[in-house]
Amino acid sequence: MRARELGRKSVVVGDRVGLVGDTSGAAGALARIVRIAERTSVLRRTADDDDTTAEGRLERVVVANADQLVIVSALADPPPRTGFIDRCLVAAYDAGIEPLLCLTKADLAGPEAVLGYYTELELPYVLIRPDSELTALRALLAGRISVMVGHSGVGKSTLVNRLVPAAERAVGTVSAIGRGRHTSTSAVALRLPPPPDPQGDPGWIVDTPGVRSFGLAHVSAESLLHGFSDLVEATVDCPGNCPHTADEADCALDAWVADGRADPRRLASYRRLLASRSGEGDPREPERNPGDPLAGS
Ligand SMILES: Nc1nc2c(ncn2[C@@H]2O[C@H](COP(=O)(O)OP(=O)(O)OP(=O)(O)O)[C@@H](O)[C@H]2O)c(=O)[nH]1
Ligand SMILES: [Mg+2]
Repeated sequence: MRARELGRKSVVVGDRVGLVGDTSGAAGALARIVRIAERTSVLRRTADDDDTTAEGRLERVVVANADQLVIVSALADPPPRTGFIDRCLVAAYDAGIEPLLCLTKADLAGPEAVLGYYTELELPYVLIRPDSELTALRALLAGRISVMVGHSGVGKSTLVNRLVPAAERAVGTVSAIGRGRHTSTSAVALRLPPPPDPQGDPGWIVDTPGVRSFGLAHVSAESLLHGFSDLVEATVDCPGNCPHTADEADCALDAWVADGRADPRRLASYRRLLASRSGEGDPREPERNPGDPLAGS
């Protein structure tokens, strides 16, 4: 239990804490959390993008002390949404956490469209199918605290159960995003099994409930751009205080894309985020991008 003076929402998954009392872990043992260590990282999200609304100000800490953000996206059922992945990349940059793209359900569809969108980035990725070896993923997880985020039904808990057979995380059936029940209802950190080298630290994996959107109201406009490492270099040629919006005639991003130095869909995604932060439109509506079925968030 938590000491009352720490406050109601103070302890999150991933926190390192000081305990007093019976720390034996035996049945019925009672210990109290009296101190929370300084966090090395804090991954946050908001309910909405617009910090002028109550929803936008409702900030949630997803996890503390993580050093890797595993962005889990299914290749089908539910379909991948690069707008969502882009948001996660921004959140990872903002929190100082390394991203890893984890594409599940590779037995149902190929990864070409998603990977094609990210060719300019040096974004590490793994492909997961029900029968795939997990050796490459285990190597990327070893020695680190990794947190999985993704829409409901993409297979986070299925994967956690394969990585940590003792986990017994409930898995569900896929329902329409945003309308269905989320199978996992709370975040849980699990220690990974020991690697072949028993001296090595196996690391931790945090399974989280599926999210409908990854709001970024807490991220400054400048940090938003840093989530787009393929675009950031272009802005040295922008006029001072350039807002980088589509109606800014001198914004250097347009020429950068016109010269073929970045994918125009990435610039469109960045600008959708900018617009969404200022309260224009609902970024969760994939219908807003009829020309690009991948682009929803
Ligand atoms: N075909 C296929 N199905 C998969 C794969 N991974 C998971 N599934 C199925 O996808 C469904 C949802 O999986 P879950 O692991 O519950 O998804 P989740 O991401 O934990 O969902 P929430 O807890 O709601 O966020 C289950 O029916 C799984 O069997 C895969 O690689 N291929
Ligand atoms: Mg789950």
